[in-house]
Amino acid sequence: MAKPIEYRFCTGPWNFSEGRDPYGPETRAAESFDWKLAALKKLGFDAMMFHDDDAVPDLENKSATEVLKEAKSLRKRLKSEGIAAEMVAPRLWFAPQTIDGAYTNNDKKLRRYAIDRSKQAIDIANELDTDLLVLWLAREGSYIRESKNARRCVDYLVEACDAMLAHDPNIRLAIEPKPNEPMDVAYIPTIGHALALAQLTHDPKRVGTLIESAHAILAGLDPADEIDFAMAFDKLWSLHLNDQNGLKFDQDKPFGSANLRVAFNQVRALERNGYGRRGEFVGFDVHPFRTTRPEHLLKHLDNSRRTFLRLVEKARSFPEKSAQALIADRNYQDLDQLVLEHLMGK
Ligand code: XUL
Ligand code: MN
Repeated sequence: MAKPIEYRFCTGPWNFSEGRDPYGPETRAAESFDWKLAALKKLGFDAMMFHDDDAVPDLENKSATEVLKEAKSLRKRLKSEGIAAEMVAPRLWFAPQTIDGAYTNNDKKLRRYAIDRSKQAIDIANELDTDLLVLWLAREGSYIRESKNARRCVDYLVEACDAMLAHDPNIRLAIEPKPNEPMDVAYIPTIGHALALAQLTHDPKRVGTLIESAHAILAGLDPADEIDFAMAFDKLWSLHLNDQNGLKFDQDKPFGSANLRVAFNQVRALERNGYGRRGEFVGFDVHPFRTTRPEHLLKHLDNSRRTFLRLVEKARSFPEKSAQALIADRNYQDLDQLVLEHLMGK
């Protein structure tokens, strides 16, 4: 039997958020990057995830040389702290150029901006010693269907991916699907869409996925099935575990907080497919509640990891033989209860 995986964990600087929502301002002061890095170490996490402008703040107002110089010094800093950079993601949803979409903007000049910025994000990833570029396609979709030609937008997405793959022969793209928010309807809502898009690029082997639990739930899917599907193609390269209570705004709750059984099944799927064996990290894309006091600012991350590790124990101690006997007898009634009692500690 293969040795059990020792999971390694990561999170992003944006996961120490300040509590702002559309109806009210921040409830906590912003912490510095140094504070966040120290927090990661205190938590015992192994890596940090970066948007391009998390790695190099204000990068739009810096020259290409300055950007790379700053990325280089960040790499040294991370190295001296023993923290790896897990990925870099171009933040293509803030800039005025991406108001009407990034890679799928109707304006050619603005599509070019999105591609150029993504190439720069790849250069930053190289400086940070990671070969993973994450693409959350935030504004690739429509509010008003007639405003875009969805067929052409697929071509634009392929063109953009091809430009990134050509920019660096070693870069791997991990597409993070989400069905809505900020868009009404996104073009790449599920893992199936991401993998199909990968096939249209000139190097499908280097285009994979990142699954976020909440995004799968928002698509009406079970994140465990999304994990199994992606891993059947060897294409789950990164992970944003969190939780989501049904179909509403993206909640980014602590892992397992809304539905422990759904969380358990994600862990089972990761275990059965050997997630982590090739160095993949378990990421938590969780946010503190708006009510969280500053002194409790590490809890959502620490708690997510605690729940994850407890569920790893539950997955490894699952009474597989009894379950198989019930499955053979088509006694799913008792299989259902077996799962509940196992989770409740019996
Ligand atoms: C948005 C989301 C992002 C990405 C990183 O819903 O999940 O935080 O994970 O760009
Ligand atoms: Mn995410």
